[in-house]
Amino acid sequence: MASTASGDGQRDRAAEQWGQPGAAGETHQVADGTRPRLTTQQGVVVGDDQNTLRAGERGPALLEDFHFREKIFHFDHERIPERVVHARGFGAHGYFENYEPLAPITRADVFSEAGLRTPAFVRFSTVAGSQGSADLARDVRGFAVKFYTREGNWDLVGNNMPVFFIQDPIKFPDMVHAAKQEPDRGFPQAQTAHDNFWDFASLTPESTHMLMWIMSDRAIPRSFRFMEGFGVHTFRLVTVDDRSTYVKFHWKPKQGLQSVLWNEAVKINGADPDFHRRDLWDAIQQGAYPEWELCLQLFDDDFADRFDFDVLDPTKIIPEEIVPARPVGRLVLDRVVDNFFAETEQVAFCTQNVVPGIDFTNDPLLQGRNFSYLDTQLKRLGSPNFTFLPVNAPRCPIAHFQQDGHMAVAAPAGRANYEPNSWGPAEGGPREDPVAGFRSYAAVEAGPKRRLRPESFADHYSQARQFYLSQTDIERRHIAEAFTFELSKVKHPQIRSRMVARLRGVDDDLASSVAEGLGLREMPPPAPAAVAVRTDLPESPALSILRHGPGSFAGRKLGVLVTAGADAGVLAALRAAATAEQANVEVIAPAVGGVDASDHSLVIADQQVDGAPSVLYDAVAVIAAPGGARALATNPAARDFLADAYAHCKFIGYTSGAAPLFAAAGLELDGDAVAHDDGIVSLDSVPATGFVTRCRQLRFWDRQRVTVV
Ligand code: HDE
Repeated sequence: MASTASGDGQRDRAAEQWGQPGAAGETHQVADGTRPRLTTQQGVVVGDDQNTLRAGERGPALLEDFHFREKIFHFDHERIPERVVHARGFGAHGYFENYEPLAPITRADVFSEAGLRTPAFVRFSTVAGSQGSADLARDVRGFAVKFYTREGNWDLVGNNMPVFFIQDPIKFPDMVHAAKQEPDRGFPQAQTAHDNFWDFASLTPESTHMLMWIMSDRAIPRSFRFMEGFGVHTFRLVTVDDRSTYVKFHWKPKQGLQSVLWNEAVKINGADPDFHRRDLWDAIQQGAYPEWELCLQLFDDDFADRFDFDVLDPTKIIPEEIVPARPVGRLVLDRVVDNFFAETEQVAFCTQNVVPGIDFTNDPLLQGRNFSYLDTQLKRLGSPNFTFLPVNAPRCPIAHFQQDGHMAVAAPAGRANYEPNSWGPAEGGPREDPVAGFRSYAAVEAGPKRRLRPESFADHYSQARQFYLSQTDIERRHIAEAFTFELSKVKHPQIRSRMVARLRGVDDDLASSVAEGLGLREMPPPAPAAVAVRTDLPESPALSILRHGPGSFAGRKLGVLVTAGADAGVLAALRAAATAEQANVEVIAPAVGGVDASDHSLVIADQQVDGAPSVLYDAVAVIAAPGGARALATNPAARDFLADAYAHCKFIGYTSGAAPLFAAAGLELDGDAVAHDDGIVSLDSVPATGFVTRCRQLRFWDRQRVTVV
């Protein structure tokens, strides 16, 4: 395919960045007045891109066909190794806007002025699955942000959960090996529901807290837009006069938190494996730019000494009720990538990319990561010059003596490629600056050289318990169901009961409910804990998703199933109400060409009913004439549309003509009318605005409370 206009834009930016000529429009006139001519990589205009060069019409191919050879050669080398973890991801551009100068806390440029906008690139990801795996895997989500500050790039490479599985980076390869496909069979893909993972997890008590998070609904977010982000480790902020404050970074979505149900996730993966990336793409393209507030938990050594747990332990949080998360700025994603490979695939986050004013602590995982990320980028991108790729290049001046290597795109002029040198300013190159330059915080370190886990890291259950008890009853139930689901996929009974023994250290009700779900004959004794489990930690409401819903239907999607003869007035009212709420509407019809509504106007559909199950929507409505509903009742996809929406506790609007479909979907009928709970709303009697207002709750959880599992 010929270069697109935006592709040229990308190349122009690259050319500008690298100081090279090469924008297509400059060298080749437009062939037909609308687009550039197709060329080889050498810039030779191509005459025929449909046929190889052959001796005779039916004869052999000729080696001299440089255009064909170049094209296939390039194609053969189009792939690079996918990331060993976080292979599947999706990126977008935006900016970080700082609220107030934070000079008393940090000298970091990004926090220096009120209203300062720093360009940013974000990549969201799953961890375990390969690049082509489905978006709704039960998994941690990566939340990696590159800030192109005026004093260099700062990478905050976080996750959507504030803790991690392990305490020492030497266990990372084991943990990842156990989570990914089993090595002999190469499956299962993108899931932890298999023996190896639970074997490792059940033998690794320090993972208990993280297991609570990944078995919670946090691991199946509805959208990247509706999840939090966490820097996980304790970092340092450092002032110009070298005073340090500890900090934990939190991203809070302005859109509110929202997850899906596991049964929904499984179905979304089939219906739209790209559900999350499509959602982000669509939102940005529609101008509904997602935003997160960056919040800082700030504390000093005194607090660190007093706190119940070690602030360097990445399996622990500091509850926000103890150290409040102070909002300091907002991240806005307002531009999709021009090219997925060039940007999302080639972006290279490195935890060691910090800038003056931001520094590390001795969190062992953070220190291990500082080695790993640079190393892995070399493997993936193949050259130490990956820092020159446009998505990775700083947007501030760079001047150094690192030269040569594969794909050296810069051509640094001058004689000096070393310093000190005695050449003058023009030729002698840059010099260090002890004042403006990065200075490591002068922490005092000493100690015997040993391989030892600190005693202060020994409590593996107390915060896991606190997390569990801080959830609403619906969320607790989901956690128990997730453990039951995953462990039911484990073939070895001893692994299942070992895990239940571990859960007894968290909460006996949880352990019993999982044991019951697994049909365990005998309750195992609790796994021994290295230190007594704390039962006095207060609940932390900040840990619940359901307590932090948006209270709005904005940014959500309403799926409206219509048939011929659908009430045009109700449809128009629904569209208007949803638009006023800044929600999206998708119309689903028996055929994508649409239907004739009650007023004979043509309603064009966005989706055909077989391709648009209700799992793709946050709420649904059925606007049907009885004949159309009877026809839909014979279609399993239409029946599932309603049955699933009901089972997934979604708000459902309907007009009376839809009754035959409700009956076919197994939803109770009361005479000719649809029997309803407060989540099923008659659009004949409740105005569309009233229905959309109810949708703000996102789910009608009472339905799940009465469902017997
Ligand atoms: Fe990573 N991690 N990680 N990780 N991680 C990578 O770097 C690693 C950890 C995270 O969108 C790799 O570029 C080690 C915690 C994200 O490109 C690799 C340890 C957190 C991404 C690597 C950890 C993360 C990565 C693979 C334990 C949350 C994707 C590809 C010491 C705070 C970034 C790559 C993107 C990627 C190593 C643990 C987040 C191999 C050794 C904890 C979001 O370098």
